[in-house]
Amino acid sequence: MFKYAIVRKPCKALIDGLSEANLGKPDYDKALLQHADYINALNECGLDVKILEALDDYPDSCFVEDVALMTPNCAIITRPGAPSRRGEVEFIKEAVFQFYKKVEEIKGPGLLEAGDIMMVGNHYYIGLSNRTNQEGANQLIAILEKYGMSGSVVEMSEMLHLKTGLGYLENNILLACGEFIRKPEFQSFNMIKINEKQSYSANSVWINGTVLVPKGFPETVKLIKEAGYKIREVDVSEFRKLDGGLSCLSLRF
Ligand code: CIR
Repeated sequence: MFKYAIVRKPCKALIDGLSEANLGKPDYDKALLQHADYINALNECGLDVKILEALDDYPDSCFVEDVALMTPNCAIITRPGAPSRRGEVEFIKEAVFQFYKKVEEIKGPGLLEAGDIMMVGNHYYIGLSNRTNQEGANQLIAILEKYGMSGSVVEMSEMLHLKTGLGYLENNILLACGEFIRKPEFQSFNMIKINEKQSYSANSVWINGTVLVPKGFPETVKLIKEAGYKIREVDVSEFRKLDGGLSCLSLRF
């Protein structure tokens, strides 16, 4: 069960955020409304949400998931692979220290964005993407082992982040699309396969028994409902334009 979430309000520079989606620029006012509803959804799942102020110098700073990993035993400040995002870590530290006594950091030349990390119980899968390198993964695995947890790397080539195409719904149930469907390391999960057209909805998020699903993916909603979960749809169309999804917008712990 999760108790808390940390989010950061989108800044005006959001419209200049990194993007390969080719869906146009986000509408800032709409993004603010969607962000507010996202916070409502977190509250509905029983989370106490800490809302950080917008950071105008960092267009992508509302995607807080990438700058820290919150485990039950310690928090880890990451070192984003995207140069324009590296400075965001300095601004998440204060909030992280409010919740954790044990805080570790990924150091150069390690690169790691926590959108590349998927927690399954005590184990953390780490995607080797354009944002996360082997050195970053090695450092993270050493930190996890120090605190009684474990990690392993996942090779990937098609997606921005590991969780762009994977979502763990607990109870051994895994949402997967694209290259992840065939990976040997995921074959022991009960896999809910998401087709290419619905691939954005693979980034759905389990929170205390409810699954947040991006609005507009009825087939995925049906599959997740059939697996026995309650659904809360959230419209994140403006964040999708920047390759961001439901998981990226919060740290949950
Ligand atoms: C970026 O490219 O870094 C942002 N525009 C999107 C980050 C999405 N974060 C995530 O998947 N964890």
